[in-house]
Amino acid sequence: MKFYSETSSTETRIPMSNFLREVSEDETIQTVLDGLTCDHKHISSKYFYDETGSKLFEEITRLPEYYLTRTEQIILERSSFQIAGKLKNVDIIELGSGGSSKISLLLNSVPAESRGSVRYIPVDISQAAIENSAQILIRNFPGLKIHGVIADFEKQLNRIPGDANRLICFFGSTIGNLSRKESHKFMGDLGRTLQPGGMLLLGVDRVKDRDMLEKAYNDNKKITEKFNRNILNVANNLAGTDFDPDMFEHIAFYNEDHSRIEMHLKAKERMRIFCPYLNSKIIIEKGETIHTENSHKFTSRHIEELALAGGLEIHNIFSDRNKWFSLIQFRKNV
Ligand code: SAH
Ligand code: AVI
Repeated sequence: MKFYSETSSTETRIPMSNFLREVSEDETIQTVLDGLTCDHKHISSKYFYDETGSKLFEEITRLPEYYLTRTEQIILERSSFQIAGKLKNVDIIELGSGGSSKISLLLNSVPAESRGSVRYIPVDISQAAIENSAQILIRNFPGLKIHGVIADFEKQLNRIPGDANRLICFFGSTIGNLSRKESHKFMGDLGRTLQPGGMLLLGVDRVKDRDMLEKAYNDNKKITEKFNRNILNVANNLAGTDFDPDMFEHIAFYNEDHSRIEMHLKAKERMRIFCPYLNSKIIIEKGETIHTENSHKFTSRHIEELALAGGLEIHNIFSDRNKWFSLIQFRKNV
């Protein structure tokens, strides 16, 4: 389905496709409730990003403890010419584009004379994020073609437009929010969407010192806490439950066995949660947790496994001085 975003008088009309409408509301409700009624209660981290959640994430990216964004931006600034200095006739697809702040660093290096042959396709489940960021980009890069796509990248990769020469960008270590198994399947799907010579630029957070990792998810200003609790507001909106987010404690720790940060919400009291779609209330015991996010960290072996799973060659690895974060340029062989 294609539609044009609503615009104010100062805004440019940007083509948008909304494929999320094809994922039924019933399916979403069922997914949320399945997670809340099983033994190991969980809510998928993709539900963090309603309007409030997206704004809280933007705040997180500016926190001193959250080195990921800052570090990836430094790497992009240093490597963008090597990656984009000769780009032309290409669709740049950004998955989980959010505020699209990183793509500007890459677009800065696209030669001015080639800009008209480049199309930027941001893909995100947050419609507001895509619309707002597209307006900013169109002002900053006159002549750039943009086509916004509101879609679930895990389920709807095949709906993304553009079969031409593709550069797929997946920044922020968002791939770390998938399980290792899911990330390998996802790499396979991504690899199949690329033509020979096509590229994938993937940001991954590296395994490092526990203290530094845990601080990044337990910041002093407690923004990550708010972000974590807000997922219960999202669940209330999606599934009609009556969670009180303040009745939960934010927990984030590094699980060394799985090389991942885990985020949970721990009930301060026993509670009975109402849901209009269930015959009985959801019982949550005092101290019981709802698992809200995994954020996997990567070693060189993990990166090689991703390449193998995607049938892709590692073309370049760009890292910061401390090797806290890496930007991997994968290439589909001819
Ligand atoms: N790429 C940005 C934003 C990362 S936050 C950065 O590096 O800073 C993760 C983004 O992915 C959010 O904008 C969220 O809405 C989006 N997202 C998460 N799961 C998604 C899914 N399954 N399909 C599409 N977008 C998703
Ligand atoms: C989007 N994603 C990679 C972030 C992360 O670090 O896993 C989301 C986040 N969770 C807590 N803080 C930030």
